[in-house]
Amino acid sequence: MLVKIKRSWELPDRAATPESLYLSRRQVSKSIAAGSILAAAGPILSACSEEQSQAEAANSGIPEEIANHQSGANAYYPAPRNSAYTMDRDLTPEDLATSYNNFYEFGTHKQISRAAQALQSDPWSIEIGGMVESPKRIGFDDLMRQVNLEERLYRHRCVEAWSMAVPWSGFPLARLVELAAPLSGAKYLRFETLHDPSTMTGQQAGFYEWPYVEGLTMAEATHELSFIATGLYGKPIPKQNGAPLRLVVPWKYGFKAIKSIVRITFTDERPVTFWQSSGPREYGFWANVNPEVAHRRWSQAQEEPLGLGHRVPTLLFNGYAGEIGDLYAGLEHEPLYM
Ligand SMILES: Nc1nc2c(c(=O)[nH]1)N[C@H]1C(S)=C(S)[C@@H](COP(=O)(O)O)O[C@H]1N2
Ligand SMILES: [Mo]
Repeated sequence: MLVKIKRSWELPDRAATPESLYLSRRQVSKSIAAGSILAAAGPILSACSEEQSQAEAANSGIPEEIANHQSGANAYYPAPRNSAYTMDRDLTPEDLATSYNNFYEFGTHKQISRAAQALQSDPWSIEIGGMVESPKRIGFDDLMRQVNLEERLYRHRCVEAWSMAVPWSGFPLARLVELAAPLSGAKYLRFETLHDPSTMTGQQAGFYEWPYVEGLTMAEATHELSFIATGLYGKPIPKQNGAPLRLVVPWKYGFKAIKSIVRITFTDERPVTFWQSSGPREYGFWANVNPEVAHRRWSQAQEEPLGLGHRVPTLLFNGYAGEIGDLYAGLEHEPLYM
């Protein structure tokens, strides 16, 4: 049961902008063309140095199983919005959030949306292992039957100083932890993206240590804000945004939000993440947003919301400080903001 508390990021309690008020496509393209969004492009280390169908099937003679499989994804959306998560700013235009992406498996630039269509996201399963009662593999459709989908409006702050505000659909990561039944000694979750260089051609590049790996502490993973997104803008999540399921931890820099997850391992050792192994002097395990702690190569004080055309101040914990509370008490000696 969600208790409605006053949240730091509910400045004026303004509803999300209806689609009709989103910036026009032309305004958005102009802003990109002017280069205003590319806040901190750099060399190689840049990324992060920058219901109807079932009834139809019943009538059409299509076996139910096949019909469900074909239509299953769409049958879940739109999911009911959880009104506890309101937004202080306009939502990012859908066409921009789905065409300006970071997904290094398909290239180190932002225009990977077409290449990402090569991802085979159906069928899909996640392997759950390590310190759990019994390791298992859960099929995506099976997982979807065991969770309640909801929609949440969240901000997303890339470490490169661009940001967006989008409606994710999905379920609390805490629910997945519950289904995984970790042993009491488990301290961390280690997430892995699919490793398939034949379709994810970016993985043919030797420089990075594939697959993409991310990690969270158990306390972070079971925090109410931690979310597994399976949908975006009231539809199944596009491949370029991390189909069929990706992590969303809105108080952390965007690179923590690992896409297209195939494996979750519960462990008592802190995972070494993709970005830590690629650039240990620039990227750490925690990666909590803090405008006062600069990246080694640029300030984190401001960000440019995609399509806005100008910068706005970045907020501590990306505006979620009230929710975060004392999650990091006793960890002040750790590099919490890199
Ligand atoms: N597997 C994988 N996950 C990833 C990335 C990536 O390159 N590979 N990029 C991260 C970064 S740096 C950001 S900012 C977000 C971008 O998410 P979006 O493209 O949906 O906006 O995905 C994160 N998750
Ligand atoms: Mo990012």
